[in-house]
Amino acid sequence: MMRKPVTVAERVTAYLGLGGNVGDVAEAMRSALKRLDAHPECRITAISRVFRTPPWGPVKQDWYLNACAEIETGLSAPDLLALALETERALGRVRETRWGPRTLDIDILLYGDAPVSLENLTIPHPRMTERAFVMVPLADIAPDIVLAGRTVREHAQTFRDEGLEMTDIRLSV
Ligand code: A4P
Ligand code: MG
Repeated sequence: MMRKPVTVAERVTAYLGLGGNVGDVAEAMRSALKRLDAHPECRITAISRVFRTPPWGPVKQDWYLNACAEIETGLSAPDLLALALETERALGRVRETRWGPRTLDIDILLYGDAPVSLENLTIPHPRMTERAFVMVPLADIAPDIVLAGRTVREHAQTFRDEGLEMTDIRLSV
């Protein structure tokens, strides 16, 4: 497949976490990745496998599907967040409670090497290293990145017994 070049001079590699547990989540993930890749300043460069993951947090809810994607972008971190939120909305995101069920949540996990600390945007995504549903898919596409003194691969290995299930769902753009 011919890939369109990202034309901007300053390109950053960022990582996104995708998760949802309402409706056809795999299809929502596919549409989201297509939309992001269609943006002139974004290119999806890697996609993890999709995992079925037990719900994390205080809210009792269905299992999730989770995946991670690598994106090369000329957008600033706030503009990438705006695009992610717009994409969630375009897919008809439903979310009533914090940590509650949702069609598709798109989190910015990492944006280049630099931390971002704005009122509405914190990168690296807070608590990501504590979450099997982030570290395990991220290890598929970025195993050697070091977070909190350990590689993503090492973080993922600590979650071996958390009950995540690999699926044969294929995502592509
Ligand atoms: N925001 C700040 N930093 C970021 C960032 N790095 N990326 C702000 C994205 N957004 C960021 O986010 C609310 C606001 O956070 C955004 O508008 C942005 O300004 P949200 O995604 O609407 O809120 P939320 O998802 O309800 O809260 P939060 O804390 O992000 O929850 P999580 O961590 O996303 O948890 N269990 C499994 N197995 N799999 C899951 O994917 N997800 C959740 C939600 C709970 N349990 C889960 C899963
Ligand atoms: Mg979120």
